[in-house]
Amino acid sequence: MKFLAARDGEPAPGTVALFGAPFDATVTYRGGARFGPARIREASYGLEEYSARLDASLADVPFVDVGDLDLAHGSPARAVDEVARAAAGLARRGAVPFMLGGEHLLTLGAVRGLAEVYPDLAVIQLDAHADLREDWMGEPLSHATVMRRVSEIVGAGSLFPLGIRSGTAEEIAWGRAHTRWPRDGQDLAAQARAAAAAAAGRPVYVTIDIDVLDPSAAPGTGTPEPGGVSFLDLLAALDQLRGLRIVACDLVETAPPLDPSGRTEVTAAAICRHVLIGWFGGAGGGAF
Ligand SMILES: [Mn+2]
Repeated sequence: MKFLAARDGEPAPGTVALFGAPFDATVTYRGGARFGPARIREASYGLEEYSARLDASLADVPFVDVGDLDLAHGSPARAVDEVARAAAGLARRGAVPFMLGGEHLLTLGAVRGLAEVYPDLAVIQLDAHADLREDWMGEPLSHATVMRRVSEIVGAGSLFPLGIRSGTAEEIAWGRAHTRWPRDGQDLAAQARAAAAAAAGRPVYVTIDIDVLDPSAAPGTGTPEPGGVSFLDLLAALDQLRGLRIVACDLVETAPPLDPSGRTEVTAAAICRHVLIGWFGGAGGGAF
């Protein structure tokens, strides 16, 4: 099953190429994110192609759905390599890779692949957790270390963490000292606006960890963290990134088996639709 309104055909230059990365082998609390891609696609058919908020339709967005990667479930290093190869391949064709996770570690692969094609890559991260640990019980490759590894590829000064409300004292201090940490007291939209101003003109990778949302909006995720933003607050922040040169993005950590109500996968599908139309649809106005 393809995502709602995906076009047929190969990823051509200028098209968004959605791909699934079903993998959750390094999660430290609750699994299930490997079921994210299939369930988000399924949930997308509960939505309209037309976004009333954006006054534009998914049908006008040039995007294809190239299906899921076949990832080595027990091997994080190989899974990251596979994602890197796939993302770089799509980017070299001029397409915009859009990864549906899967766990957050896979962002490391996608960023690694994109940085081969776009050396000046900036990374904007919307997330509850800093994910800046040096290691997780000695393991360098983990969803808890992913943004630290990403910073080693693009440079910590090219990493913009937004919405972070959880981490160790060391992670937060490191993030404040080395990354483009937001100013205190800004809401998520203001953080995104500042990041967009700083990253303007550069190729940008945007990673959205669904746990940036409050668990009341997205309970189906491996590491829920109370105190997050609402769905509409997240959309307002994502809207601040319109106009950036977004060369790839992802939405990760949706774990449908952890949410019997099904609202997390619907919310994830709605975020996908909003991003596809808002960032890549050439939508003119809309009620932002
Ligand atoms: Mn994360």
